[in-house]
Amino acid sequence: MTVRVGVIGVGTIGEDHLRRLTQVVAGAEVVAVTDVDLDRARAAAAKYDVATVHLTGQELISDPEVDAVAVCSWGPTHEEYVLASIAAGKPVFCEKPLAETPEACERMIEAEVSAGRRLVQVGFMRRYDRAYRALKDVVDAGSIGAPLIVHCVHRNPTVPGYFQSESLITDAAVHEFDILRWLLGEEITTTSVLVPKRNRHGGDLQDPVMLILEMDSGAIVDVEISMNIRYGYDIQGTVVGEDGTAALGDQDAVVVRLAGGTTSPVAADWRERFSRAYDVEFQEWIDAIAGSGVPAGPTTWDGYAAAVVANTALEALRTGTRTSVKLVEKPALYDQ
Ligand code: NAD
Ligand code: ISE
Repeated sequence: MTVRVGVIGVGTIGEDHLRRLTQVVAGAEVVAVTDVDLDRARAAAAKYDVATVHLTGQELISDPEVDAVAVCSWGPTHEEYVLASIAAGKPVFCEKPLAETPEACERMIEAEVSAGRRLVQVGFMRRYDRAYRALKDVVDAGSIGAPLIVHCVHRNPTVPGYFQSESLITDAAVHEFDILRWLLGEEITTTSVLVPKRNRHGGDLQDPVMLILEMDSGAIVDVEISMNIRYGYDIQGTVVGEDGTAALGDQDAVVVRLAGGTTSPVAADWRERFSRAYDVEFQEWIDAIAGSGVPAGPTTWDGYAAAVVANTALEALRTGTRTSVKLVEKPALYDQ
């Protein structure tokens, strides 16, 4: 079975996912695209040979030719499109963050619970990354003992123009919030945010920030978010256990020793670092839809939990205090 996909938003990541769905992923066909910038949508449709350009996202979602929807537009637009997809009974992949507020995520949970089945998958692609999967295998095997401390580094060379100080938490650190819950299999319970001296490349932006997170088990996590570090895009993670440590390796890195020095490459951006993770993410999404019809990846609940942690960390940033994460009761739908 070929899954006929409609893509909403063909900006930086939307066009990359459009390419992926048309040229890399098996079993998918992109039959429609839209973007609030219609010229961009028309150009993307021409480039990737997509039959239909819709004037709006709502029109695309109700198109009977569209079996499943990929939402790749800006964060504040996600809620409207995810709710419409659930109402239409269509599986929907939504880029992170699922929504800007926990309340918006709760409305999606309510809609899905009323529909009685899971339709939403959130674009937390790190769960599909080879190095993160290998790290989780080590943690789950128990050989390093119980995790006590996790060190995370999330560095970007430059920052998108629309970024504000809050975005370091809601747009960047939201990946750590999800991957830590997945990696350790437990919830984040408190957040604190430290505000170091600012990077001179960041202007008024509070960049970097350091987050301290406490996990349900008592493990403690530190997360560095840097958005203007220039040298490259660098994601690091080390789990310190009772008997040993496990760290993400550099993927495909060749180390060159030459002329009195040692060099190994650093990715230019997230597209390069996670390119294969995005491929696997979409292949598994399409396979699940074509198979059981139920997406197997990060759920609406996962998007909600990450949004609550982000909101809690924003409060910690504003108040300078350690703040507690409060989740609503998890519906049984998300235990399946
Ligand atoms: P972008 O600005 O490059 O592209 C966004 C596109 O959405 C633009 O073409 C814009 O015209 C379009 N758009 C805006 N409002 C719309 C609407 N109401 N309906 C239809 N189209 C609309 O942004 P981007 O970097 O591609 O980010 C898009 C989303 O993807 C964001 O949620 C972002 O957080 C997420 N993202 C995820 C990753 C990841 O690693 N998973 C990486 C980058 C971006
Ligand atoms: C971007 O939106 C992403 O999602 C990237 O994965 C992340 O590393 C980057 O910091 C964000 O701006």
